[in-house]
Amino acid sequence: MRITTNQLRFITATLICQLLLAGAVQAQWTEKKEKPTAHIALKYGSITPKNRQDKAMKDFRAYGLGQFIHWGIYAIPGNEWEGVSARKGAAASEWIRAWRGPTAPKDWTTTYDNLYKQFNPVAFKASKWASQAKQMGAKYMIFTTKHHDGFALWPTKYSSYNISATPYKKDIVKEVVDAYTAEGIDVFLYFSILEWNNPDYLNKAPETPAEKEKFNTFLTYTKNQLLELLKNYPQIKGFWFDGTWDKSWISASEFTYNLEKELREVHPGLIIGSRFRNDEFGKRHFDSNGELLGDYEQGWERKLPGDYTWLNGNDWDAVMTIPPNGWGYMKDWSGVYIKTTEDILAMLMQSVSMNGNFVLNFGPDGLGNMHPGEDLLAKEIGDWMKTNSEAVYGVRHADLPETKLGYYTEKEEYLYLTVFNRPINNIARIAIPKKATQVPVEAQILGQVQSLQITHADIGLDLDKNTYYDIKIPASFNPSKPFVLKIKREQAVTKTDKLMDAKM
Ligand code: FHN
Repeated sequence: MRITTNQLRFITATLICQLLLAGAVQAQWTEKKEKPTAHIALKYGSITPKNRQDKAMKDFRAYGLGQFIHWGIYAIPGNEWEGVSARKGAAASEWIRAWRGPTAPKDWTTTYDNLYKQFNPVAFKASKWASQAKQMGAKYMIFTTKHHDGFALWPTKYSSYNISATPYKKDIVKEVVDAYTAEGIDVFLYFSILEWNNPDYLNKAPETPAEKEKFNTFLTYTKNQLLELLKNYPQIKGFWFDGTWDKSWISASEFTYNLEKELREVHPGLIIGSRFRNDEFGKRHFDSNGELLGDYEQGWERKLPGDYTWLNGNDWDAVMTIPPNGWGYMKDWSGVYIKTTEDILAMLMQSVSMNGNFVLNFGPDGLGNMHPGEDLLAKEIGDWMKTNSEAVYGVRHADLPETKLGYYTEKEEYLYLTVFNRPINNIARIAIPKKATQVPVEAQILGQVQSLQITHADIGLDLDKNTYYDIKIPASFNPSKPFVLKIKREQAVTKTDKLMDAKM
């Protein structure tokens, strides 16, 4: 069949638009976002003030470390089936229902959609998970109520595909919310909008009257489930929405705008991230005026900002898998990179150094056990946090020249330097702008009692805007993990000599 010139032009234009859109989406997370210069009137733009100052958001800002848990029917296969790995056929372990290609088992989708009949996590104890998260130092957790497969881990009235239809029967969401709340860990509920197996769900924007009626039914179902979750679990602090990228949801900007308002009215103080909805022009995360849609930037998934300025002062969190990808249980961790404790601590400190929270994902197996590798990481992170959490909780970005030794955080008069790259001469040199009013006067290593020697090293580099303070790390101090210098700052009394400018 010959393609006409016009058809070729249309295909080319479509491909170019898709590449440009993909580039625009990429750019949102790989460089500083410039706000649009022209301001336009929006019907469905941002409705929340930037940097809310109510208690819920102040608590969010102070969390530092969180735990994500992806759990559901996908935990039963654990990214494989009858000895065959799904790695080459499914995008991620929790996407295993969508397993296709030569490795996919025969009639796989039907098999998957019947797995709920065997979901009976006899080893599940929410209190054990919550205690582990407490020991790890998590201050909040995000739990999957329903992922893209539509299976609800609570006994929803709006779908029969839920936990009450399984041998386990009990309300897992309630067990998790109650157990974590009892440990003092705030709970956020993950909720996937898209549902692969819902007959009323559409990927594309509804066009025909029949499609519009169907998708409106789906929208009502979605709203009912969200209001049901708020009613059943009033202790929760927020929703972590996902699966909001299809054109169907994007086309429903009036509905989602009104739904966000209703959810916030029903649950004052509710925290909703930027992934929930878009404005009437389809702009997601940030509306057409560059304003954040929601209370915090929710796009840092398996990525971290390269610089503090990329955040434009917005609140944010980063969610991270332990394997390269794969949020649901993966039985086999061999053959892929598994993040080390040091990797995770570096990502944690990079996040909090830029006013973000870092959320580590766990994917329990079909019986309710964490992966042994997750247990080990939780223990090692917790051991580190026991000594160093003062540099993580309730801290803010320190506006100082970048250090190559690790990450700065600050809290009141204290500056924290979490050292990942120990200097060969055991001198931690801190650059302080000459115009600064607060300078280092005392220092110690968290977990150690010894005061460290501080020397003002006014090096006298020509045209240098900074002066320097050298903190001596004892040669006898040889930890196996990163360590934190806690540095007290006071009103500057040391004078910086004014030298003749170099003549060139
Ligand atoms: O498609 C989901 C994926 O399965 C996982 O839930 C992550 C983490 O929230 N979010 C989407 C991928 O970006």
